[in-house]
Amino acid sequence: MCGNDFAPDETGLLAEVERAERALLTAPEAPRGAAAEAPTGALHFDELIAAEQKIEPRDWMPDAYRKTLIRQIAQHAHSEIIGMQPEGNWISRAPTLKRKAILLAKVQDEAGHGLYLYAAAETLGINRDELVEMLVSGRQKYSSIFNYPTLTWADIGAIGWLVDGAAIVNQVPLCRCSYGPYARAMIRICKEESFHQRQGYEILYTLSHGTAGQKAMAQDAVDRWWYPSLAMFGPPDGDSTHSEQSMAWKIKRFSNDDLRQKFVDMCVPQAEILDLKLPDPDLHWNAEEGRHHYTQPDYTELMRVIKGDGPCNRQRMAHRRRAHDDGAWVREAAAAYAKKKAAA
Ligand code: BYC
Repeated sequence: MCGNDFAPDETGLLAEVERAERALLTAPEAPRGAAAEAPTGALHFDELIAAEQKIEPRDWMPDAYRKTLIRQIAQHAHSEIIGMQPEGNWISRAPTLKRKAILLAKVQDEAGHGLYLYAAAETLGINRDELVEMLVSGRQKYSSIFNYPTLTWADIGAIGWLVDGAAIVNQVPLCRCSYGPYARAMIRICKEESFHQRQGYEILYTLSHGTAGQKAMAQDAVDRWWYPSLAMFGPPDGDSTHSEQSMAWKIKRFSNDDLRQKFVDMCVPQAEILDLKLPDPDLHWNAEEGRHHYTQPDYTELMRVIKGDGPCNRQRMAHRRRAHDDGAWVREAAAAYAKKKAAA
């Protein structure tokens, strides 16, 4: 086993993505329940959700459903774009040409994920300029995890293993999200994320089986990224404002705590193979409950980071705003070219 998605049987995460992809392809032929007889309005929407059908941009949907999706998909897209920064920090310092090429490709993939997601959000009637404006003005969020610094090369391994690992656990169920364009975007993203997770795992494996100094560097990275990765899943269920409604609408399929638990249960055997310790002295198997008991992350810290007061929030936002301003001429040139072509 060499990563979250290496389970060879039908229980693996990639097998779940395959199943979601098949369901998406066959959804149009599946029974549409009463929706077929009542093709507009709330009844139509409720029936489509109940029948496990996809809501498409042409379908009527409650305004709150649309707003929730715009919020979540936009935050997700912004996370992919901001997430390029901590890794981009290591492109010029990767230890070999091969590592550099792999990291470059990975960071490029994140840009692609951002684009699929902005495109999915646009199907809900908002345009990308507005979404980017909401990010740079601080009105929309991005994942807390990208406000932590990447101090050593081992951090690139820890991000791949833990951050991309957490991302996959969170995102595989989104392949079954009730909103068609988001679910379809997630299929491709999850397949690509599984490569990302493997490259991180392989970096850590190499370091942890290298010199004592390399192993210590890998352990230090895991020590720093473990709790922020657990916090990525969001506040505990009791404090999650959106989960109940999002689960009723089948946008989210599992609660924040259920996914966090799944992630911990997956990481424990993988850490053993890496020969690295997860930094939680209370972590142990609870046979009665059939899951690991673990120490919760510091949710006060999560809330502080979300509100803008993490170790790198200011740096990340300043960089994003600078990149946006620097790219103004490209946007202007593209718009002028499109106008010229349309006129011709
Ligand atoms: N960071 O009611 P809740 C990636 C906010 S990309 C920041 O539970 P929800 C990757 C939440 O927005 C990783 N904010 O919310 C990329 C809400 O605030 P608002 C991103 C967070 O939406 C590149 C409030 O707290 N993944 O992995 O039901 C390289 C209450 O929370 C966080 C996604 O975006 C957080 N960690 O559930 C490598 C996946 N947690 O909006 C990797 C899609 C919570 O009311 N998103 N908040 O002001 C989701 O699955 C859900 O939005 C969440 C939160 C599970 C994150």
